[in-house]
Amino acid sequence: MNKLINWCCSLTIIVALSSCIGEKNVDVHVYPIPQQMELAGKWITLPTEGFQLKGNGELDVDAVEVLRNNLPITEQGGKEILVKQLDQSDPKMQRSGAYTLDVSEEGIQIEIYDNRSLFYAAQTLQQLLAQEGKKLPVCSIKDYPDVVFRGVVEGFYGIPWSFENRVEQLRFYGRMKMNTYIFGPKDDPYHRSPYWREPYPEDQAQNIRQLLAEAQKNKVDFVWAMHPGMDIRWNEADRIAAIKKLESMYDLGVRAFAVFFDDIEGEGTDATKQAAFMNYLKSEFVDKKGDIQQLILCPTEYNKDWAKTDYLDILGDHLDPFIHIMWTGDKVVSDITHEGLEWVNKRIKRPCYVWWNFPVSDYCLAHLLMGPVYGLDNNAVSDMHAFVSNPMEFAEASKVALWSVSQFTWNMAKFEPEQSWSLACESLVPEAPEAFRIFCEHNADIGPNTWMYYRQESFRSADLIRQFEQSLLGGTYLPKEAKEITALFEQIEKAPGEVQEKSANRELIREIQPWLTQTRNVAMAGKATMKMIEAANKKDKEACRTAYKEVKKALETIADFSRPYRRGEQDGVRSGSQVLLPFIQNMLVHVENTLLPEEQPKERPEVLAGSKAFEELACYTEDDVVGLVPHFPLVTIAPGEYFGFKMEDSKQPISLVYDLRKSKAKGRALQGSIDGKVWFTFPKEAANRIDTIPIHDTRVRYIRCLNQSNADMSIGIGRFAVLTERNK
Ligand code: LOG
Repeated sequence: MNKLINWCCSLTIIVALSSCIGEKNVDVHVYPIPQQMELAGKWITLPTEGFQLKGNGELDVDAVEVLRNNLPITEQGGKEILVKQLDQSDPKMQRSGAYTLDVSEEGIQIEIYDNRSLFYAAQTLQQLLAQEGKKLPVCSIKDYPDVVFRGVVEGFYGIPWSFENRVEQLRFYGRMKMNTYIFGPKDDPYHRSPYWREPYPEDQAQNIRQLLAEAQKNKVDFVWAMHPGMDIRWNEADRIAAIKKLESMYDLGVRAFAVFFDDIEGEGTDATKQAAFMNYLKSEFVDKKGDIQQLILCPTEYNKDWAKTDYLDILGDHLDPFIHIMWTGDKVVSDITHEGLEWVNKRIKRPCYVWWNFPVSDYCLAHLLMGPVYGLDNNAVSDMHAFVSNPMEFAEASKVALWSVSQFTWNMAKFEPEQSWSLACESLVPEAPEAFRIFCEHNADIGPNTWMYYRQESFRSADLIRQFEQSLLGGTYLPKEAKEITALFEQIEKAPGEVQEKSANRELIREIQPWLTQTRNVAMAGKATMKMIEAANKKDKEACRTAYKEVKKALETIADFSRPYRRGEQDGVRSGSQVLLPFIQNMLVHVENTLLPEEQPKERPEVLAGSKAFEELACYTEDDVVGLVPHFPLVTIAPGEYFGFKMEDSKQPISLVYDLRKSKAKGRALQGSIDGKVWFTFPKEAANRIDTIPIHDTRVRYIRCLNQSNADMSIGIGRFAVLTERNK
């Protein structure tokens, strides 16, 4: 994913283009990057007598306000801003928001398709004006979005965004030319059960009215979503209840709706019933109102992994074509590919409405997902009706990814993941862009997760670190690289403080505070590590031991800091978990194996590999957990075979936690043993795919998963570990 080179090229192209047309180089940036922008290489100053704003018909008041806030608009201006209706045969210019903008010495001309077009032209002008003081470049822009509906679905589990967060998001979408916000936070009780049938209490209704006004001002379609599937009954009473609720939202001003049937079980999952219900809403509500812009369905089988029945075909055949169908890709969390979308579109008989589960972090709460947006297919544009991104419960921090989502959905051909990420960091923390990039770079990993999704972390320094490590393990210490890595840890240590001090965005700082501290903790461990390695290289045993102890202490600080943030058994606060921490751990082991054998832990956990297939499994141990390192590719266990581990004798087990994917409970036994000879089987709770089960006998040291059936069994190991008392 090393796109930095491409990025440099694309910047040069802009400059080169301008220099061949005009007299001098002009470096002009507009984001999202316009589809076509020609620069004449000249700047004009704004007329002292101002501009007269002229247009056929009434001009959008919100767009006019943006223009007025940026340009001197007067009754008898010396020059004109002339707004005209677009007269283009190009179908791309018939999209909501399409515009042309011509700035010349004579004045400004804007051509628009709709109100959103004028608003977007005004946003572009605002960006142009921000570049060279109060000057405008002579230019000609033709611009339109690649994806017609672009934006965000607030669709995560966890603490919903605050009212203030949402207001700011809507403004941000306006600036970034994103036009869709779907309101569907899982933990809003009036969106989902228990109160989806009830109208919002007045104070919350008032907030929604204000959000609608803010959305309107920023040309964002506010889509309100209902999630009735957990307890819906397919009867007249619930059909009426649903319409009544939609009516109450309509009265608040909502004009676009969605119904989510994701993550439910039982009666609510029936495709035929869902289609009939949606068609009823279409004919009895949407058609009768006449001014409803959209009706969207989030299906129960919303990704390819889960679409194993004829569910999607039923929707495809029966759902009114007005209704759009959401889709998260090949898995719940996955890349978006042309092939993947083509697959679903054939079934649902319409282009899908992409719900991209990034940067949502409700399934990996210990991590912030602050890295680049990548894995989106440029060739998928005609396969999608819309593209919305599901963010983190941290609204401001999510802007790093959302910034790039706006770039990708507006102009895919010009989208460069790392360039976009770098600019996003700068736009969010302009006071300390590089410090913020450093912070984001080392807070991008998802960690082992149920969806097996992976994001690169520490991507600007991973090669350097790996090269140094490999060389050292091969017996060669690289002094130049060692210096660079030391400098890197020093930089990482300083970055969080700089971001915290300089950023005016206090909400962002509040959200990322724990990770700011943890990133600094990791950097301190890293610095001590480099001291330790340097001393080891000089064979200075005492200095090495002192630094070794410092590293150990720093790792304890990291674990101690993380612990109070745990909401479930496996979260906390993790930073630098993909490259930095593993490097530090490996260096500790290396020093133990070479210069400080007396520091080697007296005991380590051991893998119990009851078959060849499991020989590549590995164990990990922390001060209150020991288990197998996740192994996502499926492995086959033949009848009578098993995999597992023996924990250290000093550990006191509390519970077994596991996530054994693709595994059927039938024939599978989860077992424990005190001596590794006599085994007992955990009771019937162990039938679930994911679970935590108590270990009552603290003498248990061996844990395994055995195939008791007489057929092969395939299993992916998401998690197989024992939570223990903390080491004394
Ligand atoms: C939920 C969503 C959640 C996301 C990531 C959809 C359609 N539904 O597995 O609310 O934020 O995954 O954990 C989901 O994605 N279920």
